[in-house]
Amino acid sequence: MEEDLGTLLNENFDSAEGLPPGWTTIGSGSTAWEIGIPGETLFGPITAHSIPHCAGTNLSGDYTGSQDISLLTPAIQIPVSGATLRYRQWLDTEGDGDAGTIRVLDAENNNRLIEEIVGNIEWNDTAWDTPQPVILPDSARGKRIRLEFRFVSNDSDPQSFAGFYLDDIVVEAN
Ligand SMILES: [Ca+2]
Ligand SMILES: [Ca+2]
Ligand SMILES: [Ca+2]
Repeated sequence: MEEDLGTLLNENFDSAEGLPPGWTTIGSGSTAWEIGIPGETLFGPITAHSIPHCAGTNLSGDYTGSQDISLLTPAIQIPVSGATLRYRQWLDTEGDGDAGTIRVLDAENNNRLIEEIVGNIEWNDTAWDTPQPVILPDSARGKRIRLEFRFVSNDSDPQSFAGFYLDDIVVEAN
């Protein structure tokens, strides 16, 4: 797909199963960020937003307790004019503090945290949602950054919650 010059990242996860080139994950345990076809949960997505693939915390299963896992984009050079993040999400969380956050990391400085840009991401969706576009903070201007999609669950095992699902992540220059 041809991208206009203002598109800094455009990831629909549909080219192949598994992480696209340059994407990484942090954390290991009984829940993991996975890329592929979602399903087999009571309240999670049964299809990706753009088919066939999306990202999810255990794509075909519920998440477990005491998890801290992150999905990181490749390094993105943010122009001095800044940039805006758009994405689709499907949430199914327990509502007891299990939640996602989106953070900006400094790709030139060992992925050190620059700023958290979206916090307390928890809900129970019944369809793919389009969150408000997020204008990246001024502190990201002119920097090489990664975006971190983090999911943390507390120590009580949920009964049947699908977790945090993402698709069609786009970063465009302002
Ligand atoms: Ca997709
Ligand atoms: Ca919980
Ligand atoms: Ca899941």
